[in-house]
Amino acid sequence: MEDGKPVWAPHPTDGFQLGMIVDIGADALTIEPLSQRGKTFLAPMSQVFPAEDDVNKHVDDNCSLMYLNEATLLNNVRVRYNKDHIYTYVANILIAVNPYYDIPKLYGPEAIKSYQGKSLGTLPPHVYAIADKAYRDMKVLKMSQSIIVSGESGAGKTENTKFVLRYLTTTYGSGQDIDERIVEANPLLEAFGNAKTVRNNNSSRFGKFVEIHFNDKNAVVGGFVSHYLLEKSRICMQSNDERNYHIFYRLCAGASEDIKKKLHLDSPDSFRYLNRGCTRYFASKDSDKQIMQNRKSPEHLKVGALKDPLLDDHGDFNRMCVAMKKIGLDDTEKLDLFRVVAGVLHLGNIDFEETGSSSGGCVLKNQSGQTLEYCADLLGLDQDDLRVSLTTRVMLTTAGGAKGTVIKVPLKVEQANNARDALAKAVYSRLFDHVVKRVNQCFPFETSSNFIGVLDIAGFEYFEHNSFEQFCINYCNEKLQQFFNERILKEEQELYQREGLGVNEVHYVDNQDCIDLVEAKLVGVLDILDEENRLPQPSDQHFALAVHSKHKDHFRLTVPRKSKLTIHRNLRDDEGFIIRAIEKNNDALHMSLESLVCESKDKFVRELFENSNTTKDSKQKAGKLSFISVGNKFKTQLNLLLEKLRSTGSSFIRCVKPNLKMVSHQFEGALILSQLQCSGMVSVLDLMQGGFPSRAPFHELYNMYKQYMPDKLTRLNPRLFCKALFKALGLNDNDFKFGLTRVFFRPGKFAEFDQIMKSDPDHLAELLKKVNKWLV
Ligand code: AD9
Ligand code: MG
Repeated sequence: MEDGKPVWAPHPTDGFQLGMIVDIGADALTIEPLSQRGKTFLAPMSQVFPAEDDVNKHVDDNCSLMYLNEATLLNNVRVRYNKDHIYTYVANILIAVNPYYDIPKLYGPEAIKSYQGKSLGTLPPHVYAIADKAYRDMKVLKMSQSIIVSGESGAGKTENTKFVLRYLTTTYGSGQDIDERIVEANPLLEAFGNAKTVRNNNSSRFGKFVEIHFNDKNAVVGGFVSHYLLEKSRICMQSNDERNYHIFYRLCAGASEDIKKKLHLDSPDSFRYLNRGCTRYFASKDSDKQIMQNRKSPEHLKVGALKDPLLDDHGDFNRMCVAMKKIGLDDTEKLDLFRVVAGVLHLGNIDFEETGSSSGGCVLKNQSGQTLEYCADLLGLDQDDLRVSLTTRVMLTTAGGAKGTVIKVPLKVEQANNARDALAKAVYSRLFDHVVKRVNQCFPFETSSNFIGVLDIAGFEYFEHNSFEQFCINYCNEKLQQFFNERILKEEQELYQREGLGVNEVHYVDNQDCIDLVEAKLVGVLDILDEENRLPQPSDQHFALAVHSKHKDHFRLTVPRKSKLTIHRNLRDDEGFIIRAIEKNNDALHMSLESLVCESKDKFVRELFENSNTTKDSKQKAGKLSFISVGNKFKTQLNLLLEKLRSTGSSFIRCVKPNLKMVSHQFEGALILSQLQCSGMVSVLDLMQGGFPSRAPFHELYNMYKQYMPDKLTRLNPRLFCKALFKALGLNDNDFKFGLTRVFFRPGKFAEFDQIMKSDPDHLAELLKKVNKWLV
């Protein structure tokens, strides 16, 4: 840092502020803020960074700044955000800040057209540029590609994912139905898998990997969606100010009178699964509507859980129906879906009360009779069977030597409530599986040469109360972070070493130990949890103790208090997550409920439960609650996904949420800084500061341009050829470096080179003549 020049020093809410160094201590600096002359404060040396000469200047690619550090990155992103430039590159990684309003023309047809075939960096940063790069890489390298979109809830992952899909299908589609279907599948998936949360009015409560497949001519031939871990607890219970899945409200609000009558639907307020957990603000008042329309006002968050004017349930219902039609769902199929949704709602309204008899069981409350009838009717079940299955459990008795006698054990009210909720979750999550499966039938393909896959999956989550869902999603993010490190940092370093570039080593936190702690065979948390689930009387406390006894003194684990288990993420010692997982790790239904739905009179319901995971084995052990591990299923899915990602070329989009209020034009620096740090961007900057983010193999350059070369030059080896070329083009020696097999460019310099090479043929021929001259 130079004398007399402002520096970036920490600021509690802005992230950084400009100041002057007025004194230097052993490990701290005394800083005088530019905005408050005369007032000084101490800042740790490691958190003070050099500032650019002109802090109001911004650049497309952050790597072209003079100083690459977290403060200059934050400032660049801020200056750009204020000018509505929400996208910024850090080399090939795209940072996308959520603008929370529609920026005019940013995504229109002209924008789509303009990015086609353009190298990264030739036009302003854009999600379309990343999509086009993936496409060109697929074409040139003949290799499938993946685009990994990450960020916290509400950062814009799903919106950007949709822009990628729209771009690719519009630009490189086959001109047939399939292109549109890939885009129109989203409203349906979102209706069943998204919900309003306090962080996002349209929060995806499942992860997805959408593949667009291309034929050998690189045109779209079909698509495939894989989904991960739908949040099931939401089906029966929501936190304050949150809602259940959109479909429930949309159906109540938008279905025709005829359908409503058929399904016995009423307002959402009359259903237990929709009316609990919500702060009951009603937006029928005009004043509330005004608040909601003015999204800059934080007040809008307070309004509306059930009927939320920001969420137009009625309009969304119609839009969803249009989308269903476009992807080819007929009225019967539509009604199948709606029938099951309504069935789940009625199921939730069944109430139990104690019988008062000595057996300690429970019965349905009087007023639940009609509800039971509706539910049984909609799901194709026998009323009495449903009643019995909800209030009793089948046990195999071995008493008195009469091995294998089936007896029915009455359930307590609480147990019956649990059985009801478990059934609702099972039915709804099967329905969601079906929706995804059905969507996949809309864009089938027979053969495909390559695909571009877009991953839209929740980022790290730390809530006040963290549960099994957060554990799984954070475990997933550790794996993705590792993949990012592997791709960006490790490969980069290894490449520099292999090519003999002599670039400084970059240190990054390897999180393998954290991943092992979760997924190692037998001793990993997931396997220990499964072990616990298989015990006759599993308990959270026993589980936590088991984990600790297997991992004594593991630095990521703290001693359990009560039944809590806390695993620390790297670098963030003050945070962790707690598992209350025994119940959530089990996907199995009570035997009698399972067989009830498997034998439904309704073909559609029966098919939802076909291939159900209950093995014959578990049926034989009728006495025990069977066990299907949620955690291990997720681990298997995740490992398959990573295997797939590793076999593709990859691009990364890091989405950033600018403020917690979900409003436009508000940049909360500290909040954004922590997202940039968590997503690994800061380590990337360290690497890039000393590195060469773009490169081109000699032979590629040689092959690309040899057709223009005089015969005698094509006999040159590709490396010598490139040296000649660079010399002739008069490029600055500091801007590139020759490795053993390729040329490396300083940040931002490849685009310059590419532009010269792509200039008109006459000009290129002129330049190449120079090569000739130089060699002679
Ligand atoms: V979650 O993890 O699924 O809860 P996402 O997917 O990261 O989350 P989403 O894409 O749903 O967030 O974005 C949240 C909201 O921000 C959207 O509903 C839009 O209202 C808003 N948004 C996001 N990106 C853009 C954009 N590029 N332009 C305009 C945007 N608005
Ligand atoms: Mg989303």
